[in-house]
Amino acid sequence: MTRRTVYGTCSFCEATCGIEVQLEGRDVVRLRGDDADVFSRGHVCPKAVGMRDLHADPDRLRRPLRRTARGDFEEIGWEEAWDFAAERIARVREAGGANAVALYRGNPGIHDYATILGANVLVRALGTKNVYSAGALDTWPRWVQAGSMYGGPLRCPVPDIERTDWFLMVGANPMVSNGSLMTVPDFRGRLAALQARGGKLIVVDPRRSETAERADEHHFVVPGTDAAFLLAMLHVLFAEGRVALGACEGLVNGVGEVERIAARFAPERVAARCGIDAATIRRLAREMAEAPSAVAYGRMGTSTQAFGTLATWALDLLCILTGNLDRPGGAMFARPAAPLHFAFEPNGAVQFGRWRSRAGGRHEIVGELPVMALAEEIETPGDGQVRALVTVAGNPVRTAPNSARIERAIASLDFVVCLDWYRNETTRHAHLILPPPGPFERSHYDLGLAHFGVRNFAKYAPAALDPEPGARSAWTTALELARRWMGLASLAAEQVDGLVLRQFATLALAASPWQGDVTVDELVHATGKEPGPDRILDALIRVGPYGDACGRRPEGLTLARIQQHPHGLDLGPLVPMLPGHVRTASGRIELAPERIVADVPRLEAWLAREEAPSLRLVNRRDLRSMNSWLHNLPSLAKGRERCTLQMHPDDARACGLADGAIALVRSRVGELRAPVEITRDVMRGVVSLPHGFGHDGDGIGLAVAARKPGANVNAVTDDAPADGPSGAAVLFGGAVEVVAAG
Ligand SMILES: Nc1nc2c(c(=O)[nH]1)N[C@H]1C(S)=C(S)[C@@H](COP(=O)(O)OP(=O)(O)OC[C@H]3O[C@@H](n4cnc5c(=O)[nH]c(N)nc54)[C@H](O)[C@@H]3O)O[C@H]1N2
Ligand SMILES: Nc1nc2c(c(=O)[nH]1)N[C@H]1C(S)=C(S)[C@@H](COP(=O)(O)OP(=O)(O)OC[C@H]3O[C@@H](n4cnc5c(=O)[nH]c(N)nc54)[C@H](O)[C@@H]3O)O[C@H]1N2
Ligand code: SF4
Ligand SMILES: [Mo]
Repeated sequence: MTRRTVYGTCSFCEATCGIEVQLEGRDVVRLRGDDADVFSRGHVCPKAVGMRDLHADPDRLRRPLRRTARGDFEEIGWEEAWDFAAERIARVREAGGANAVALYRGNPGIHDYATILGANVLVRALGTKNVYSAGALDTWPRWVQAGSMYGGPLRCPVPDIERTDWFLMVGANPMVSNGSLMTVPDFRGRLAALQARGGKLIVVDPRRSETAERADEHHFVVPGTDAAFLLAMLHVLFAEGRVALGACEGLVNGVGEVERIAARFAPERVAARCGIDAATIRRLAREMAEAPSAVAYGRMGTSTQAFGTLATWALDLLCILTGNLDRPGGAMFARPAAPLHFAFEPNGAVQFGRWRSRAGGRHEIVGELPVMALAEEIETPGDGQVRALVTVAGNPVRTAPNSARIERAIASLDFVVCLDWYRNETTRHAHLILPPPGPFERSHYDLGLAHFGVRNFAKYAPAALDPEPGARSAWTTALELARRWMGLASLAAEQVDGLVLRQFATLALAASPWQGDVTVDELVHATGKEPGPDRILDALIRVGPYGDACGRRPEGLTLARIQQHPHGLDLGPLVPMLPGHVRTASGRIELAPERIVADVPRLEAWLAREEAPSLRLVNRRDLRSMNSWLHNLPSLAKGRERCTLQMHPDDARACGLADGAIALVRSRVGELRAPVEITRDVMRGVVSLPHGFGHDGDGIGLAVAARKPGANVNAVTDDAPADGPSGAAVLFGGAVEVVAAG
């Protein structure tokens, strides 16, 4: 059989690595990094071969599945499936109104542009306030901080790793995660280059992570105390007269207020609580101020913890007050070819807390409620009680805190439809599962992740294979559902496609400098006649920062021009973007937004309080896994047990646990069992367990994963505590009791 080679992008994580795929017929015979990819330059991690396994996985769903009266699933046709979803959702809405239907969007949706756009259409079609996503388990503190300071959630700066001299990394592990809100293929190589040119990486983490191992310095920190540690660094900058705004001079509000807050966080006051001594805090602040260029960056460890927004805020303040925002080697803003800012800033700067959830009174963030509110909304009777759920590429029964509660709630619903390619812990409760086509049967464009690139880039990869006979694209499924849910079933799918295109074009144009010049008609016309998400992409690109503006800038970009570069288009290193990038009401960067500084007293009260001694649980990630869902792929699942409870030897001794023994971990909400791995890589008082495992239970169609199910960390993660300004979950740092399992 003839072999052909195609180029694409791995869609598993945020690093967007280019891949070279050799095919014989429909078989993937070889998969490796694409050496010619302008951004990843041949790099891939071990997960990339999982794309091949996913393509071939017999457990991956290929047809709609409907639950039968007996409780198992049967394959049905697509028209029948869409009509079934229409009828059942209509029934729930008739009885309970629009808010009786909830929608949850999961993480992999971000890695597929058709799913980003399609989910957006579904949200609008449902018109419900009960929209949820993985955001409250991940990025919300960053959205609130960047939104409050710069005016939009996607306006968050990324480390200019290619040029920085000094990199402070707090609560992130890109050696394993491959970077997050920092799209950086080959972090390892870029770190090596940084160190080779004399630069320095400092990692602050309660665990000596794979990244900490490669760092020039690592400091253990007590979980949840990062905001205090970082405010103490700010304290030193002010106290020693080292504040220098650099490029931000004249562009900021609130320096005085930050100074007053930082004054209360002397290093000597917080050191013992953080576990980092005052002299180290002072030295780090001085080093950062004196470095030719420097950046402070954090991720999950400074986000999904007790003071996520304050910690995230303090990291950016360090960059700004040392003159490192928007300058090469500091924290810079990416400039994507197809910007999505309009989605969050329809009327100027983003606003938070515009409404609250019915049952728990939790506030809205970027149009969503925190997923911890979902169980409350299902459990609490009354007007607007949630009775149906739509999931799009998500597995909340494993990824949201207090799994038992959310699972019980979801299992009680009148109708659940899941857009997903597996029958897993969540989708086993579905009445209908609608799978997307396989990973090589769809085109790819990094619509979301280009907002966080450490370089500016654009890459479009066409589908390597036609969809299997009988498959439907994610876009088709979204439009067919939306058409019915909007009551537009009488319109042809193509007409609905055209309406959706016009809506996106209108929004994108309104947010672009070409507003008032290019018209919506002109923009829609320029994108051609072929229905589908590519026309929307083309519209966004044409009025984006590099766009051709429908011919007004003839050398500018269109989707077709990007398509001419199968290995991607390098749009260069990050460039200064201020002052134009800031969209706050004042037009300045708000250093002391009310929503954020209002949380400082909570931090101070917490620091002043004696904490009851307890083990604190943090989570980690594994290189061969992606949240809850790559465990069914043989080449990734093989090898040693990865789901172990890491414990410091002193703690293990105190709990009477030997290496390899089975520990029982208990919290307010539940318990789990996991094998103990004794290591000095976690600090005393902290235990670490991976997130995303726990693939046992009836009705799960994951044959490979079931052989090594692992423990579900969210069985013990409490859903009660939340970050103040964002309302995000506190996934890390919760108190647990660890004993030998009987
Ligand atoms: N305790 C604890 N909990 C956590 C975390 C933690 O560190 N600790 N991490 C949190 C974070 S950062 C995140 S992002 C969330 C993730 O939380 P979720 O997004 O809820 O979960 P995933 O495991 O990413 O689930 C992915 C689901 O999408 C399906 N899927 C994969 N690709 C596609 C696709 O292309 N199309 C469709 N339709 N479906 C697809 C998979 O089969 C799977 O069912 O978990 C969060 N939960
Ligand atoms: N291989 C792999 N890659 C992934 C994923 C995956 O599941 N597997 N998931 C993807 C997703 S959705 C995301 S969001 C990213 C996450 O990307 P990262 O944030 O880089 O990865 P994590 O492993 O969650 O790193 C969080 C670190 O914070 C530490 N930590 C915990 N609590 C605290 C604290 O209170 N303070 C401090 N300073 N540190 C703390 C943990 O020990 C851990 O090392 O990774 C992405 N990439
Ligand atoms: S780092 Fe690994 S999982 Fe992430 S995009 Fe690259 S190959 Fe895929
Ligand atoms: Mo995430």
